[in-house]
Amino acid sequence: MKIALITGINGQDGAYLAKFLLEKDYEIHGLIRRSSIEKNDRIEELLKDARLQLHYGDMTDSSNLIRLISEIKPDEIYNLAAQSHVQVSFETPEYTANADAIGTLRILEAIRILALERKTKVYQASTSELYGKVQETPQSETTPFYPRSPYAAAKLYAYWITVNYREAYNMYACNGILFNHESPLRGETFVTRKITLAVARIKQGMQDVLYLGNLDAKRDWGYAGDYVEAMWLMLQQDTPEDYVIATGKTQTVREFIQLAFLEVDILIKWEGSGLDEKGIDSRTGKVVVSIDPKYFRPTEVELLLGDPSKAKKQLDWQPRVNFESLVKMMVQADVEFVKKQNRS
Ligand code: NDP
Ligand code: GDR
Repeated sequence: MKIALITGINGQDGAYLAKFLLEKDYEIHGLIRRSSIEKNDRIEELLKDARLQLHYGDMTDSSNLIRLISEIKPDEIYNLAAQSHVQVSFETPEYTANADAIGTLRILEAIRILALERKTKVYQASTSELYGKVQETPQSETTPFYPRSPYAAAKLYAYWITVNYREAYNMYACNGILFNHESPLRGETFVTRKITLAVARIKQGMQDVLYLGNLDAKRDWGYAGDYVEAMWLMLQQDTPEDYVIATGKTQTVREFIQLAFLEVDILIKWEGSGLDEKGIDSRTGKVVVSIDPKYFRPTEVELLLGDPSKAKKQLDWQPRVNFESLVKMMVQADVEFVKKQNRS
């Protein structure tokens, strides 16, 4: 039985990955932070399985990470834990660097201190945010990086320290450069989930208006359930390498909104432009989408479009869920979620 350690196990990707690895009969250890309220909703069902154990820890606590890795001696570490919200990283840049950049170093260094370089493989959750300001499209493993946020700058350090430990100490360590991936388990303040939750609430008459920032941003959106398989595949190869994981298609935030409302039979008409832009329910004439400048970022990533051909060729990986199915899945899940909340 292989042993995996997943940091960030109660996040969106951690939940999908834990489920995926249990299906592959792994023993799983998950790192969680102590919090004043329990936050294990996403993995509640999985916790009934005795092959999954949780441990308290934190990416900012080296001695804790060294002790856990020394006790668990994992075959594979999936380093998913991070302060993962780009806008929040402008508010908490120092903490974001500590958890996302130095946190990754702490994991790699723990492996070295414990002389586990030959045993433990590492997956590092790198990101399309590394590309930042557009240099070329589609973005591939050879596209230059230009980070545009404290989050992306921290992840840039994590990317390169992973490459460095692979080259310096011959460790099996890979960067998955994952483009945006979403699901019904997505955190509620990321734009896709914020939209699908609002669509469900507006449909139920529980919310009037959805306030957003930049509607022109373009993202290559895929499904989290597909992407965790790519993480695992990266650690099953003969040699460790870095891979772009994406759909190869891009859409604006506005297109996501339009499609999400259509799922509940609301056709949006757009009026105005810039800060005065509004999305109007064409049947009732009510404003349902409006701009709030507080959601604009000091520096924005305007366009992400990934080229997943290396992953397709070498990992035999490709996305199964397309944009339309993803939006439908998320809206339907939130319609159910909101109805359930209404009943309780
Ligand atoms: P989430 O925000 O849903 O989950 C992040 C996880 O990290 C949570 O379990 C969180 O725990 C944990 N965490 C945060 N800070 C710490 C800390 N200091 N110590 C220990 N745990 C911590 O992110 P996703 O699941 O969406 O993403 C997983 C990883 O992939 C992240 O590193 C993210 O940056 C990266 N990524 C995500 C992409 C996406 O589109 N989803 C794309 C590319 C990369 P808690 O619940 O306690 O906050
Ligand atoms: P992103 O995701 O920054 O790409 O990072 P997010 O969903 O936060 O933003 C996507 C785009 O939507 C625009 N936007 C808004 N975003 C949020 N959150 N809230 C709003 O109200 C809003 N209005 C418009 C943003 O400006 C942006 O252009 C995600 C995270 O999961 C990272 O951890 C990961 O590394 C990258 O994806 C790939």
